[in-house]
Amino acid sequence: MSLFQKIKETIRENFGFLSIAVVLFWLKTYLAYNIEFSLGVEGVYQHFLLLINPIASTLFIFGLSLFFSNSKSRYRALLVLYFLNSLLLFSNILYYREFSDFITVKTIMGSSAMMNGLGPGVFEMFSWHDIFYWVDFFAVTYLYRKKRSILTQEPQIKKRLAVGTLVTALLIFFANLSLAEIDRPQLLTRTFDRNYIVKYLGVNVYTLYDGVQTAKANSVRASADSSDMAPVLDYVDSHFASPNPATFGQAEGRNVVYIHLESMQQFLIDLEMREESGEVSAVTPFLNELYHSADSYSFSNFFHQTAQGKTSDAELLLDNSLFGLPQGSAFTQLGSDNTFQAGPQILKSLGYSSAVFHGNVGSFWDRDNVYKSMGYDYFFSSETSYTLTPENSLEYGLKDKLFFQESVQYLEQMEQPFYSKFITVSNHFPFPADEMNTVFDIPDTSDDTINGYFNTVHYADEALAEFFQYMKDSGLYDNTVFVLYGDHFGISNSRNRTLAPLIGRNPNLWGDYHNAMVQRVPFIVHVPGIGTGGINDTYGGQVDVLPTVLHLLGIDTKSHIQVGQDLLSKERDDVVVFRNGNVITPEYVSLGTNVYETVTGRNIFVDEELTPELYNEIAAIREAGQQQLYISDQILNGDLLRFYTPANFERVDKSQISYLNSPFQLQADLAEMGIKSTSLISEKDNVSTVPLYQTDAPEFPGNQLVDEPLAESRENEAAAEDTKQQN
Ligand code: GP9
Ligand code: MN
Repeated sequence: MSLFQKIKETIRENFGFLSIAVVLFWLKTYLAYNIEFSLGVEGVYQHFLLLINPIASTLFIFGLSLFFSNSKSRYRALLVLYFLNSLLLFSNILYYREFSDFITVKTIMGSSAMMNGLGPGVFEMFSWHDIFYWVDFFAVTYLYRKKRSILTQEPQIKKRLAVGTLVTALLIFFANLSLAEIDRPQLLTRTFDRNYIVKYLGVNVYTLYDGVQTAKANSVRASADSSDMAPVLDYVDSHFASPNPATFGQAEGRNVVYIHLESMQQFLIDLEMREESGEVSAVTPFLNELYHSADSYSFSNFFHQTAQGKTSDAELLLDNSLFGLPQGSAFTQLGSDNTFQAGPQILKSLGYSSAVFHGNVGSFWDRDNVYKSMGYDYFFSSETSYTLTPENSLEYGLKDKLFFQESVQYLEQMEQPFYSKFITVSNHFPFPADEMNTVFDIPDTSDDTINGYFNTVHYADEALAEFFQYMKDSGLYDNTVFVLYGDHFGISNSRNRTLAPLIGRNPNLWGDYHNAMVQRVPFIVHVPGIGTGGINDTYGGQVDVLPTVLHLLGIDTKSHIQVGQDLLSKERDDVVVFRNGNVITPEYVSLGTNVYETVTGRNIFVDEELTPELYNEIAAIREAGQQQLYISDQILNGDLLRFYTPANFERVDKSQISYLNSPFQLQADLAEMGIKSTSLISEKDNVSTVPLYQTDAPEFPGNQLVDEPLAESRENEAAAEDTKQQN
């Protein structure tokens, strides 16, 4: 027998059945991807990854059957594995039809709860074409039965071949992962979205990954007990900064509107740029106006404190006064399981309703689960609540102008007072040029990301101005407190030298100190009518927001577990710690082993001025920062809030919250309130305020249509004028 024939024979004998099974399952999975899931696959590259991603895990799982000693049990094992893997896929298909999400290991563990969630509707979820997800299983079973009689005599497979198959599967997996990382760096370390893992690596890998994450989180959680709360309570008690009597309760009873300013940095405030025309224009005219308003508490030394969890870290910090994790995102790793005592739930006992508005898919950062833990009543996301078209949306969802406009139909129906959060997306990396919305002459540096940034920022600023105008026109403005914050940097450290000249800095003198100081983000609390605002130079960060806002609303936070301090309190320690342990105070910037003078940026360490006294002082500042992070990590990792309930606080009951159809839920709740409703629309005798909303967004239905005839009619007028003159 020639070598070639020998190889062919080996493959046929040992791998024939396995290959058929792998190919069938692969095709079935790919079919399901295309028919059942909306994974947001774009472009040839992503389609290619989607096509190949089932191969590695299928080969690995089915390859396990090769370890059985005789061919009969090998075939049987393969059938069992085929069945189980089909079951996993099919369960995900059914689950996705109901929840637009993939099953987590937690859900599988508590499957009775999941079934309860599905209720009697479970049979309605089947579709006639589901048969295709099982015919292949019957086909392989049939094949097995046909061959059964001759199986037992077949020789035992060599261990080498079995191991080789698994190694091949692993190699394919790593190739797949590397290709995925090119398109989506940090796919597994940051975990943005379950959809992403499935899109790039497949359902099996997602399930395994989720299982490992869950096991890790569970083991830490399981080893924690109520005694771990003692140091936390000590810390919170000794760091409590009493509210400032002058501002405490200044916004009592008002609606709260948080505006998440995607990727906005503080250097934008008051920044002017010379446009090509020679005209000097402000990049963020509207934010500047708010920043300088006497009705705003504005902060000039406010830092973001996010890490890999980016937006989700910012949200966690803002709503809970707790830090994100050193690696990954606390939202995706712990958020749906942990007990939280977040802003919306704290305010619930005071009669507040709550909602998040976001024009992207609900699964991003696992928001559709995490928000429940935080007590949000409604979550308006792109699948349920907004109309997205290729024209009006970007990679991360609906463009800001349309997003705000489409949101107010829900806002006006919410019971007042409300706690709401609007998460913008237009100003998201890579700040793509959007021809329809290029209104600002962008700078012309060598870096397109930086150039685009100023235009998308300017666009977001305009969107904000439109939203505020609506708030005024609808009458909501006066009874609302607005909390605007930048979530994290938009321009990364590697680009800062190119940015430097645009913000009046010398790129040659740019260093670590500047990279740290440029992490300042806007933070403005706008309380219409107070007149006592101003620009505050205190050093603070996102962790300090919740106590600041709650105190303005007149809420006592003494018994709450929050690691930040009220930014308006006279008692606060001016220490800002970054997630990596670096610290900034009004005097010093401590970055690793380097120490700088905060105001001048002089490197004290290099200049050998680091006296023993100063060294101790810096060590103490760093220690304070470390402790704040440590306490926060203890709370999150140990899920310690389950052991403690603050005064006047009702625990979140997640079973009462569903975001499957928030617009419908909102309407139903409004109807139930009847004449007792305090919503804006009820105040206006059920006349909607939506028509009051003015937007110049070119994508807004109507705006384009107006443009065309207008241009045409101008042309006609000009033509008529010409004719007149000629006559
Ligand atoms: C996605 C958006 C962006 O929905 O909030 O998150 P980010 O990439 O900035 O963390
Ligand atoms: Mn963000």
